[in-house]
Amino acid sequence: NFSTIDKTAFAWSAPSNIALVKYWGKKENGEQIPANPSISFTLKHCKTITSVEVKRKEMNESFSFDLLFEGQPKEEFKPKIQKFLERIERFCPYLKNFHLVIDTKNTFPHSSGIASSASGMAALAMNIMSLEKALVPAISDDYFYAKASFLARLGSGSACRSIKGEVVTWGENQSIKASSDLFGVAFESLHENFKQYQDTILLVDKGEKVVSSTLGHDLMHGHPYAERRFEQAHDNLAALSTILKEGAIEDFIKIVESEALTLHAMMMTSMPYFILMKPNTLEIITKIWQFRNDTKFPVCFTLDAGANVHVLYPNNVKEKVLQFIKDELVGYCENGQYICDEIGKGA
Ligand code: 2P0
Repeated sequence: NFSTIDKTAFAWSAPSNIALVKYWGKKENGEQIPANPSISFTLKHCKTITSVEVKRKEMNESFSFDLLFEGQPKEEFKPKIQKFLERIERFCPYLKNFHLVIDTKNTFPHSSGIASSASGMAALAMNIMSLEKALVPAISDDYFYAKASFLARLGSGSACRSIKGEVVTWGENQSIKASSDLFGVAFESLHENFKQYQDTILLVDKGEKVVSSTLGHDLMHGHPYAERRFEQAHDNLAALSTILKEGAIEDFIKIVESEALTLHAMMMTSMPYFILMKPNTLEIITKIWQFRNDTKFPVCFTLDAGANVHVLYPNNVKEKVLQFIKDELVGYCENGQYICDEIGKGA
């Protein structure tokens, strides 16, 4: 029951997210199915904001779209969007009826080493679902958000965790009811201790990564420790889901830091092997351990696929931890830059 639309426009923002149990490795079918389940904190301030104007055109065999970054044409991003549209075509057959003008910008600085693929693909997927909703007004909210996450996954795996919920799981796991390989599921019953949890992102290296995440995932095929790692991720997710419900921050820290180091250990033991951490990454980790030992404040770190360090801590120690960051860690950041973020709710 399609309604007729000639011309309309939408806009969405979607946040970045930081994995606690890391997605690293895909199943071999080319459908963006994770080899292991993951869980992440949704961020609040690091976002992509994307507007899409749609205008009906003659239905033909090709997609047509313009891509703007901060209002200016950005040709080099087009192939990634073209590939995304091709991947989702069979789920969104209406797309070829429209010319799209996609205009996108990020709230975080260019080449900060903060990946924009999760927030970017999530924001674009939300816009596409707004078009679908305009064409098929009867679709439910649940369907809207689940399909947005499904589409975002096809753009970039971790993007499916940037749609809805403060904490989101992706990938089938026995401990999480309704978990799915196909889309992210909001984690219910987050303990009070993790509400407003803080993530201060220390920008250690803003340069281009030596190995992309997509290639890194591929290197898990035939990796000597892959199977054991995938099992471990299942176990860590099961344990962490209890911890997030019950509020045990000490146990949270053990799993989260171990996951970050394991992610990088997988990179170092790939063939070809690679290292994304920098000397300053290790300096910061050492300082965080010292500070935690001295103060007993529940501060920990996690890492993404890069050199930046995410410092995670509860809101009630924010002032003291920020002071520590300013006094002891800023010197290890490129140009002294860091970003204060915290748990957010999604797109
Ligand atoms: C994650 N990362 O769980 C892990 C941990 C980076 C480190 O997912 O190929 O950009 O687009 O599915 O999602 C980064 O990989 O890769 C990532 P694709 P993606 O957040």
